[in-house]
Amino acid sequence: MKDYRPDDFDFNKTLGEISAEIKKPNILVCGATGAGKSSVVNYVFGAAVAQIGHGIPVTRGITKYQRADAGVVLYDTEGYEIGTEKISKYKANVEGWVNELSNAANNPSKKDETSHDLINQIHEVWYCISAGNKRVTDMDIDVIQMLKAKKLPVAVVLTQIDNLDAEELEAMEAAIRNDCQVEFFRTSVAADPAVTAALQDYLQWEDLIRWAIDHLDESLREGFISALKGNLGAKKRLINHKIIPLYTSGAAGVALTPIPFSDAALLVPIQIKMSLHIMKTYGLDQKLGNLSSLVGSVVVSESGRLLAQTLSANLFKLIPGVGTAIGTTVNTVVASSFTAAMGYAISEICFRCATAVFEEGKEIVWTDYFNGENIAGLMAEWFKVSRHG
Ligand SMILES: Nc1nc2c(ncn2[C@@H]2O[C@H](COP(=O)(O)OP(=O)(O)O)[C@@H](O)[C@H]2O)c(=O)[nH]1
Ligand SMILES: [Mg+2]
Repeated sequence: MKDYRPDDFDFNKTLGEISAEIKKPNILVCGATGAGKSSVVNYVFGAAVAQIGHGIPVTRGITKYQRADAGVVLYDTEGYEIGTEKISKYKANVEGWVNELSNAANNPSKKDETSHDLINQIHEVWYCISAGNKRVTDMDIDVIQMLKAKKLPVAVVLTQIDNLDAEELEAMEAAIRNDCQVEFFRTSVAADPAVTAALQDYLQWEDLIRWAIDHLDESLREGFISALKGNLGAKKRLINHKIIPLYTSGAAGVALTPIPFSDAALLVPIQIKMSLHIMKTYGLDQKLGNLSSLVGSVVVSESGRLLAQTLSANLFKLIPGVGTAIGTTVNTVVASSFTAAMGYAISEICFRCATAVFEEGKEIVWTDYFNGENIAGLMAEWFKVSRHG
């Protein structure tokens, strides 16, 4: 195997490329001042996405939150205080902004550099109504109907349900059902863990997120899922079904012209990029600056050995196309299954790290997870499963 050194690879540039290729959904977050919009956004995406001070006012009362390394763009409406003159301006502001975006999207003359962001539509609306208010206002109903008339997917996020008892909650839900006629999801970000535990059966964060994913175009889902805080299961599914296959076909492409095993280093850049993409999806790239080079050097140093080991252990045997075919086919299948197995291994390892770091709050020794032995074991597991499946 030819020499391939981690220094040959620009990890930051590659992470930048991965980010740039992800299409970002635009989510409009509406609701009265104090409804809990910022709290919902912070809970779902983590405080980093919509950090105070990072927003850019795009029009009066609407602030855009966008970060190069985050897969969503949020438009946070300032809201209105009940009983102020702002109330009449709110609907006009929101409608004006939605129209401006869709006009720009439909008007090719505006598709220049500066309006590049405008060519995107609002893709869905999260309309926050605080359960604490104990009622749905006419303004809420008006704005929701206006947005629905524009064919936008709208969900009501019923926030702060810790402020209600069961009876009040039921009345509030009936009001939303009757007056808004959109799906709604109960949430709370109460700081007290005892309150959260008591609300467990009522909280619908997962349903909200499922709704949000389902109502996005397929091409926008990766950005959304990768921007989520936690949700490691959804991230793993995305990686297994969408991200790894991108790289296995890339690897197959490299091997279309049969490559001798001594040239298997040609696959290394693909596998490093895949590994970075997986890490980024789990949010691990944020956690440890040099994790990139850790993964890179493990992949680089282990790739040749793993391929040789995989071949000598006859792990490819019984995978259709390898045993009988010769020449090009063998190399294509070997390259793509080797890459798929490596993707699976890296994804599992990242999943375990992310669980330990983000969900269990542990300090971990990264090399306990990222090492050749773990990768080899998980790859063997992948071959075993794909042989039977
Ligand atoms: N008890 C309780 N308070 C909340 C909850 N969500 C937000 N709050 C509080 O309500 C206030 C307004 O929340 P914020 O997210 O800033 O609302 P925004 O104006 O719509 O962005 C803040 O003081 C929050 O701490 C919740 O689920 N439960
Ligand atoms: Mg706010």
